[in-house]
Amino acid sequence: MKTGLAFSSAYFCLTSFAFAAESPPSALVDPIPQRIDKGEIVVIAQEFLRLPQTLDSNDVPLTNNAYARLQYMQPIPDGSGRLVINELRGVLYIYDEAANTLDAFLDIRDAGVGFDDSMYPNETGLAGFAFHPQFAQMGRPGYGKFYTAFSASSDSGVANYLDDNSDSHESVIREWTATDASASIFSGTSREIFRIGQFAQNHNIGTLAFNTAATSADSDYGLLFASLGDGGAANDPNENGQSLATPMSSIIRIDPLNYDRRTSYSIPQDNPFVDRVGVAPEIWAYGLRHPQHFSFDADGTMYIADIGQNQVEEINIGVSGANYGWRVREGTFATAFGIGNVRPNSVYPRPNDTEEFTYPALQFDHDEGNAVGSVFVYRGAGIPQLAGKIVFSDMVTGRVFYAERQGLQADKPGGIQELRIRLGESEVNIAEAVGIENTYGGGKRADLRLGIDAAGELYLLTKADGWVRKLVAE
Ligand SMILES: [Ca+2]
Ligand SMILES: [Ca+2]
Ligand SMILES: [Ca+2]
Ligand SMILES: [Ca+2]
Repeated sequence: MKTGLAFSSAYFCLTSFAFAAESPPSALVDPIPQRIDKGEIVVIAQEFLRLPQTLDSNDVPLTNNAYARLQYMQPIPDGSGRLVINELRGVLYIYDEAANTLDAFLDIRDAGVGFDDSMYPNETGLAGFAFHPQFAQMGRPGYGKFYTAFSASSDSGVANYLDDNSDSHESVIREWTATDASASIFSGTSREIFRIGQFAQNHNIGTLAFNTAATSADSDYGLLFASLGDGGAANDPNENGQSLATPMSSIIRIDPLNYDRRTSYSIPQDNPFVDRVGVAPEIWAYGLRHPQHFSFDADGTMYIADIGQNQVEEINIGVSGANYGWRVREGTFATAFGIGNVRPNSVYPRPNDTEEFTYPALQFDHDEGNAVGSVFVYRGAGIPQLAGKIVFSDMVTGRVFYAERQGLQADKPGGIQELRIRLGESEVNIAEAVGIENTYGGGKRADLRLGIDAAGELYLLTKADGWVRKLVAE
């Protein structure tokens, strides 16, 4: 078990101090003066499903006492409508709405895979999952296969990267092969396919995903994407953001099914850096700080929610080979590191670029929210006003935002509005209504993520009360 100092994700307040000498450039107090107002769209958050209560593995509670640490919800790509939900504490659930059954499909706490979620402050655990597009296609190589991302104790395996720099734990991707893809309780085999050392407790592996828009004719088909943070602490102390040597601070893209005896996955030949010496060829895009969540739109465009440190939260359009700028850029601004290590560590107007960075298409600053939590393009039919809009959330304040997807462009951040959410009769703020004590900074914390179903409808997932709530039209 590892415990230690708390490093917050997004609203870590550094003690500011200034180096004497010449006067430093002025930090931006309010980098984005434009306020985010409530828009006209009103939705009702309807109780849909409550997960069973679970307990943290620590003997002594390290953070808040969440009812269930549910993180993501996505449909199995088999047309059944069955929904999968991961709980950071180690359980993967399947919910069948038609049959109204909730099953603990896989409990990786008991699977003998080195699972360890004991690191403060609960950014570890069963972080993500993805089902192979051929999961239900009997006879195909991907039949019965799904993937989990989780934290494991460092001594439970040898990492592909940074095995000797894993003081906190290691992030693992593991493949599971179910004997029967229609079963509601997993039975089958598994193998580890990827492992990377983590020197700190935070900013670890986040989302796993297949490009759900890819057909067998597309190069993305059957390739597994995963997001990895900068490794943690604060200020990216190992400068992983701008390094291509290890697949930290990046979105990686690997082929989990085609590999030979010496490897456990292979590198797609069209990955952007395969021909560069000294570069981890798994990397698809980099320069990200904590891209905990990303998703694919129906046209195959990837949207990446990158959690900021000092002042700015980002939504980026995923581009193969892109460098999103951390730790020298945050949002469309420069960090202190981006202008010569001045202090205080804040954001500054950016200098003329001598390097090519890809900037966010949407951003908000910390007088609006603290940590961007999830991003989806709404493709459901239930809320016509939201059709085709990009919807994203702040996990701390519980605010849900939306913006036009049409015309979104890197470095031309578009306008953002806040979704009006009703619980019962009243319009509420999710943190106030169903939040939990904020052990980082006082007040209440929503611990909010968004989930999605096969029809493209969106859901609110809140850890404090363990509920999944469906967003429906007023
Ligand atoms: Ca502002
Ligand atoms: Ca190890
Ligand atoms: Ca870490
Ligand atoms: Ca960035």
